Amino acid sequence: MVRMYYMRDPVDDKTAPNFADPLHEITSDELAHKTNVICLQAEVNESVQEEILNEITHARRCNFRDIIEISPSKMGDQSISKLDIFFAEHLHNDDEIRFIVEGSGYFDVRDRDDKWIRIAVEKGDLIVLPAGIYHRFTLDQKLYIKAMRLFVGEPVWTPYNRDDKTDESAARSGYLSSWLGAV
Ligand code: KMT
Ligand code: NI
Repeated sequence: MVRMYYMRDPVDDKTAPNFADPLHEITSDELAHKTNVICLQAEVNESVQEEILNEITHARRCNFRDIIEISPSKMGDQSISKLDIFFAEHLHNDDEIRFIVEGSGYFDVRDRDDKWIRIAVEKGDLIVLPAGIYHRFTLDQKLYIKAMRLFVGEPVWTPYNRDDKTDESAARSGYLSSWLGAV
């Protein structure tokens, strides 16, 4: 089960669950409606996992895959600055497609009203953040994730931290116009 909920803002410890008070959980349909983010439930059966990956690879024409492992114990001194970079609110010019191979973590995304929704991903989950959505990532208190990154074309992972320029970027307007027509 992927747990998704509105979160406390601002947060003290980013790796804590940070549920809003009162608790406000949402379903994956609501998430898709509010943000255009696709998140598929955990699938632990390896052959089904492979099928899901093949499907997304074909549907999105991904031709690149690699593995990213994030944990303070494996990354040493680098991990703190890496984690800070991931947790700074940013967008990308391309879709961020991740399949969780091991471990868990939190993707936080902004909804239409600019409120943070936290998506707790774990082994077997697939998440697709559309280009231009403001988001951030953190490990949870288990401090470990191993994820497959999928990409279309020559991979570019550049995060653009939120500012006036990103508000006016092509990726941002593309994302906002994908909401037109949906209420
Ligand atoms: C990003 O750009 O936000 C990320 O790649 C997050 C880490 S993937 C588990
Ligand atoms: Ni990102």
